[in-house]
Amino acid sequence: MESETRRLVVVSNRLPAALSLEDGRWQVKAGAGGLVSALAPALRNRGGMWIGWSGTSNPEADVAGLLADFSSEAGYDLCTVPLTADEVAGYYFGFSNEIIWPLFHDLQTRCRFDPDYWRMYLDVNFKFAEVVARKTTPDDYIWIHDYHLMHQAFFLKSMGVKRKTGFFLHIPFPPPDIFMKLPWRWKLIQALTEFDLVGFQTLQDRRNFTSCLHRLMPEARVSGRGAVVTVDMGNNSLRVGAFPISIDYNQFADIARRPEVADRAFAIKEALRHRKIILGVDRLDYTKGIPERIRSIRTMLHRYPDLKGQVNFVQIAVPSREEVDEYKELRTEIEQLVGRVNGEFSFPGWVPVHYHYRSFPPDELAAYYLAADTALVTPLRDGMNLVAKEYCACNVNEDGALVLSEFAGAAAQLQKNAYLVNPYDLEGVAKALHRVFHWDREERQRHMSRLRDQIRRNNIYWWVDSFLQAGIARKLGDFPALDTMTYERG
Ligand code: ADQ
Repeated sequence: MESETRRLVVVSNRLPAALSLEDGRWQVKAGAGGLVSALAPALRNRGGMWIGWSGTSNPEADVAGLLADFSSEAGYDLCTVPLTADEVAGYYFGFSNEIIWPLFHDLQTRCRFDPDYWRMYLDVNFKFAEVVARKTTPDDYIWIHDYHLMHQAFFLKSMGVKRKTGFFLHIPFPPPDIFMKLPWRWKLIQALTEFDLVGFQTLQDRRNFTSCLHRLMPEARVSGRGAVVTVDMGNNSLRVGAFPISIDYNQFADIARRPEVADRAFAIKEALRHRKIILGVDRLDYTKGIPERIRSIRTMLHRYPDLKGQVNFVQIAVPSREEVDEYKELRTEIEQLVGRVNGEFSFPGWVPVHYHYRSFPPDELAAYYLAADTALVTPLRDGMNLVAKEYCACNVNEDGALVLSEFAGAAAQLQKNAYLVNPYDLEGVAKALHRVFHWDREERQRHMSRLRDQIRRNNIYWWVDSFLQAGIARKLGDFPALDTMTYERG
């Protein structure tokens, strides 16, 4: 009989805490982004561990001390994998973000297939696997996250270290025509088959993966039905499933119900003179389709002059990968587009586009979600997209509308009650915005209450449970919560 799994160990590129130097003092803050939003509630107070890079290669930072404080407060252990500046350049900025990120989002023309990146990716994966081997026991369940760390099971096995491993890919998995462009395609897919369980966001991603497997490893046999299937490789087998990630629904809904958040939402509406608000919220990334979205707003104002002076488009973009030239150029492009649309359409008392380039605290973000009449979520390609779900959870009055890209993973779940659009089709998006502008209260409520039901049921805890069930036949509740916190802030 297998030994009982006692501890959940999460491994990801970044720890859920970010270190930064502010006014000469090191600070530790909770990290932003989908992965952290998704996993922190799952590990909290359950005695688990998170292994990852701290985000700094500066030898002067007291990484251990800062993380110890954060860790006690967070309710789980943090263990850092130190990386040098060269390793970060080759493995993170290079292989992960100049090869896998664009390729897996179907944007292969943005890829730079530099063989040095590949070698550094392997070296860093080996380094991570060594830490995992040292810090865990055969009783732990090792849950590895995302495209930076696809070789973890491969290296653990090659070291002779036996661990139960699950891997979840947060971004899409491309179809064979695109995946085959990767020079290291065979080694990469082979490494993925070394995990005991590989999870994807959607059935389409899972299908793409098995199609690539069939092309590259003809001996692979897929059997079973439903969300999780078995792949038999002759000498080993693995499970492969679709597990659409979600949010802590109640947490978002509760924040949106707070009187001070409702007051803030009212103040936002008032500042915009109670015009209808169309909202975009994204990490500033070329996959999110922000320039295309602003062009759609421009098309909307041309095609539907009745909306002039009636709507405001508010785009909130959180800075991301700011050191990278491509992202700097994207930022400039967006700022120019905002300027162009505002220059073309503004009149005294009305500026159509409001653009914020910064991270917002949760209450402020919830207030914007609550104030918005329509969320415009139009990535060119996205693994899931949590913003779409966060917007619905915060729409406690059930009077909003969700316009959603058909290329976001979330579309597979939300297609019946979101208004689906092709983000490249500027006129189609403009038409959708015009349509939902005219939806009456009853129509909005009907769609929004169904969207909210769906997200409430399939929330982050459901996601964690589905993955753990498939991986080790256990649920999150089987990892006992600690009775009391052992740390008190002085
Ligand atoms: P991301 O690409 O980061 O995640 P997404 O799922 O939209 O994309 O999550 C973004 C997160 O950042 C959301 O929680 C949002 O609230 C937050 N955020 C965005 N703008 C913000 C701002 N200005 N201020 C504060 N917070 C902001 C990756 C994949 C996704 C997948 C997730 C989880 O690319 O497809 O959904 O992982 O698997």
